[in-house]
Amino acid sequence: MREWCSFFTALISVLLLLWIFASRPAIARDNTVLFDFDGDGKTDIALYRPGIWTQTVRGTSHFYVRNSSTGETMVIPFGAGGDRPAVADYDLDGKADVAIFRSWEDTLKVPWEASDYWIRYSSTGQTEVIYHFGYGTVINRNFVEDGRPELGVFTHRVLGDPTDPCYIDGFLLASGINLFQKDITEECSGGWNRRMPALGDYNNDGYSDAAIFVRNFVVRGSSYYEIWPSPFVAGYTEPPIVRPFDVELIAPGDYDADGKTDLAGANIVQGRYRWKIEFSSTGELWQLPWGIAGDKIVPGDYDGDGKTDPAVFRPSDGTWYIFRSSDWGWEEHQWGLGTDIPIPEPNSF
Ligand SMILES: [Ca+2]
Ligand SMILES: [Ca+2]
Ligand SMILES: [Ca+2]
Ligand SMILES: [Ca+2]
Repeated sequence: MREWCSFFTALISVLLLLWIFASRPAIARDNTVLFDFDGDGKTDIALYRPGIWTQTVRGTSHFYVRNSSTGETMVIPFGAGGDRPAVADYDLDGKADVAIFRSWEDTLKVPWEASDYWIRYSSTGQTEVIYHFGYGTVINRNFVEDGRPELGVFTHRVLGDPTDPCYIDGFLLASGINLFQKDITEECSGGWNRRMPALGDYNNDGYSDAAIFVRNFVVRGSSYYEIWPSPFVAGYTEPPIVRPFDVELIAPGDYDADGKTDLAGANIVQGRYRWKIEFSSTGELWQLPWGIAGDKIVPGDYDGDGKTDPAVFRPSDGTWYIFRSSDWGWEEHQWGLGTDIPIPEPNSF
């Protein structure tokens, strides 16, 4: 009798485990940066319009959001001139939260000067101001711990003699009182590379990975992605995954909806963009002419089918051009000014 009991207990445990794994969503991507303000699962066309900023005046900034569910425009006054947008879904209610990063670096040029995040949570309408240590390109998304985005920056620090400077690039994240820092490179003057964050979930574990794109300005074809797969921990010593990828502009996203971010970007060929996307599921390379020189690359899932859609914002006439992955149709929206910052543009914050 006792044997039968333990047999059934074991059987139930196995079934329970199978059920847990079967019910896990196949796609575990970090959705905190879908830029979906109305919560319908589709990226919304959205802009940040900085307020005026002079020595004596800081005018109010505005977020403009076109709800994909209704087509209505929301105008949200938030932040001021000099602030940068920092949109993400911080309270995990499925809706993007308006937020800005007020970095004093721009005025004082003092490294490691304190800065503040101002976040208005969509679930409560309350605004929270959070002190933040560090400055640089805003990279807020989910890197560690629970699903909430960490507050983070990609830092570029000067070392030593300013006339013969060396630079350190790295990631700096804050999760509550915990700080995570990861320096990724040190380079002295004479380098021909420019490093920029190329964030995504390349291994499909639900966390964004520390990843950059290294663009070589001198030797054509020698640019590459460099990825340190999550988990993001201090003192991570594994060498990065290096993936040569010849593009001038980056557009990482999940274009084949397998949960893994795909290497993607565009080259400028005779004044037009030629997108290159390497599907992580098959390794196949997809090329697509989409956009012209000067356009801002704004990939997102605008039709909500789980696949990233190639898209551009054209500052010269304020028009969005979106190539829908669901039916390979396209749409055009004249919406915004040339000086606006499109929210879905990588590294625009
Ligand atoms: Ca939406
Ligand atoms: Ca939210
Ligand atoms: Ca993929
Ligand atoms: Ca899509």
